[in-house]
Formats: sequence, C-alpha cells, structure tokens
Amino acid sequence: MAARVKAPGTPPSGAAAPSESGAFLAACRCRPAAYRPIWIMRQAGRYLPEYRELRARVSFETLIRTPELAAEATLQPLKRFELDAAILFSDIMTPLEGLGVALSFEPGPVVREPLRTRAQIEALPELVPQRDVPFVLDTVRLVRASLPRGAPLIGFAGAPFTLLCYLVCGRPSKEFAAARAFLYTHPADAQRLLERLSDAMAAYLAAQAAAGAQALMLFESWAGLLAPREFAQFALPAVRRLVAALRGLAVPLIYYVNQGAVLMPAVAGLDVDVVGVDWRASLTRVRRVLGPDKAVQGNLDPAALFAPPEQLKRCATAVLDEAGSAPGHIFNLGHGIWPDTDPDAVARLIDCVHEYR
Ligand code: 1CP
Repeated sequence: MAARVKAPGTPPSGAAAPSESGAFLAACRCRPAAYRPIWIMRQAGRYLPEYRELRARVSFETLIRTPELAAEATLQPLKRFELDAAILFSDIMTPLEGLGVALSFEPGPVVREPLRTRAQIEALPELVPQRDVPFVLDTVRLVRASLPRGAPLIGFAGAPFTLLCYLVCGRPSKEFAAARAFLYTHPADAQRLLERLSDAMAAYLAAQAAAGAQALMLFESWAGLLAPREFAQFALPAVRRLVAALRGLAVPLIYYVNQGAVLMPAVAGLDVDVVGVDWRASLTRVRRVLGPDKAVQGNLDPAALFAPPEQLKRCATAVLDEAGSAPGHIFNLGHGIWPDTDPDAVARLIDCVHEYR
C-alpha cells in the first residue's frame, strides 16, 4: 500500500499556490481556491488498518474520551492522504453523555433510556462543555497543535432532529418510526426537545471553535425521513436557532443534509456558508437553488470507490463537472465512507480531484 505523506494545503504539482487560508476555507467562503479541496466524511475509521490497530487496543468510548488517542485517530487519515481538512474524531452522540444520557456503542449508538416524556426532556441539564466534555476540547487543542501545515480542523455536532431520532428510538434504525411518530403524537414535546438540543449543541460548537476548530459542521443524517412540511416545522427551526447562536463566530458553518434534494428550497433560506448533499442530488440543480453565496459539499456515491480506477475517475470527474467552475465546491462523498473500502482507492480519488482543471 502506497504511503502518501504530503502536507495538505500543498498544491498538487503544477498548481498555483493555495490561498492564504487554504483551499478548503476559501471554498467555504465561495472564494477562488488554487484547486478543488477534498475531505471525506468518516475519513477516520474502520477502513484504515491503523484505525483498526488503535481499536484493537481500546474501546470506541475510551478512544473518544482520551484526547491523545482521539487526536491520533483524527490525524491518521491526514498522515496517509493529501486531504484538505481534518474532522475531529468523536461522535454526534458524545455530548449527550454530558447531558446525562447513558450510551453504549454497539457499534452504532444505543441509548439506555430513550426519551419519550416531557419530564425526561425537562430534566435534561444545561450542557457546559468545559465541565461536561472537556476531553473533546482537549482533543481539538491537541489536533490543532500538530496538524500538517495548511489543513484546517472541522468541529462538528449532530443536528437537533438527527439527535432526536437516536434519543427517542434509542438505537440506529432504517425508519426511526418511534421518533417520527413522536413528532405527530407529541409535537410540543418534540419541539421542546429540539430547542433543548439546539441550545446544547450551540454551546458545544462554540466551545469547539474557542478551542481551535476552524469550521463547524452539523450532521442532519436523517433529514431525508421527513416530508418537506415536517422538515420545515420541526428540523429547520431548530437548526435556525442553532445557526443564529453561532453566527457571531468567525468560522464557516456547514449543514449536511442527507437525502435532502427536495428540501433544498427550505435550506436555501438558512444562514449557513456551506450545504452538504448526498449523491442523489444534482450539484448543478442544488447550486441553482442555493444561489451563488452558498458553497456546496459533496457528493460522490461511497459505492463508487469500489469501481475500477478508470471508472472511479469518470465518476469523480462527473461530480466535479456538475459542481461547475464557480468558486465554492468542496469535494466529498455523499455520505460516510464504507468500512470495507480500499484505502488505495481513496488515494486515487484525492489525486483525481486535485488534478482536475
Ligand atoms: O467501532 C467503531 O470504531 C465505532 C464506529 C464509529 C466511528 C468510527 C461510530 C459509531 N462513530 C464513529 C466516528 C464518527 N461518527 C465521526 C468521526 C470520524 C470521521 O468522520 O473521521 C463522525 C463525524 C461521526 C458522526 C456520526 N455518528 C454521524 C453523522 C455522520 C453520518 O454518517 O451520517 C452519525 C449518524 C453517527 C451515529 C453513529 N455512531 C457510530 C455509528 C456506527 C453510527 C451510525 C449508526 C446508524 O447507522 O444509525
């Protein structure tokens, strides 16, 4: 397996020098970048042999709660590949432990006592990140101190509705039936829970930025389960509240909306810098709906990494072409990379994106 150690932010041979803040942050702001930046959702994780080695020694929970190890996992993909950004190694459920929610990972998150009543929702304490999840903030500081030159660090949180899905259902699910039924049977309680999550995640993300995160991303992984009406009624106001609380920070905000092609007209009104989309959406159409002031992130099908090299290149080029030549495209997969992906395919994809003109 080829070792590919080169400082991210270093332009591929023949390319112009990257802008001051690097290709990723420039693209977040819809400013011209020297080349198309790329990072990969779930870029740290089980497809990497070095991650599996780390996990053979410690549990996922220990990994996340030990800043030296979480920093190592964050940096692993950056050491192997010419990625243009790092993403904090943690989980969307981690800060909920700070709210007193008992969790295990099997490997997806399992909530010991799912939230179903107003009393449980009101009993959630306020999240004080420095007190409740100091290990996350220590990880951010450690990573920032040792990132290869030019690569910024993305901090993240789950978007309120996506967190509600796990909190109400208690475990991963295809349909999140109990969570969606909760919206219809207890709309006021659902709204209250979304508000509480919005405020907790605003505090959590602000603390990550204060510790050194240079961009903040919200994962709305289960947005596609909602009809546009329920998305506008429940998920969107909670994100709007969160974004309003963070807008004073000097870091770009990214909102990833999985299976959200039909939700784009509603998302266009959100004051975020970047919208991430899955592979079912046409980037040309998404950009038309979002307008020239929002950047887009995505959206190669994670399955395309299993194609032969020439076909993978064609698929990646199609995504790049679809995004168009206007500034403000960050290449990514449309959802997380699969654990059985060959790391060499990732290296080929990154080269292909960087060489694209
Ligand atoms: O066995 C293991 O090592 C644990 C597997 C694992 C990993 C590596 C989980 C459990 N979480 C993570 C890390 C993680 N999760 C990261 C950092 C890694 C990186 O991106 O480099 C991030 C950003 C997340 C975010 C996350 N967790 C999301 C949003 C992104 C997405 O994929 O939609 C979601 C939905 C989760 C929940 C979760 N945690 C873990 C799993 C396996 C899942 C998915 C469960 C499901 O399918 O519902």
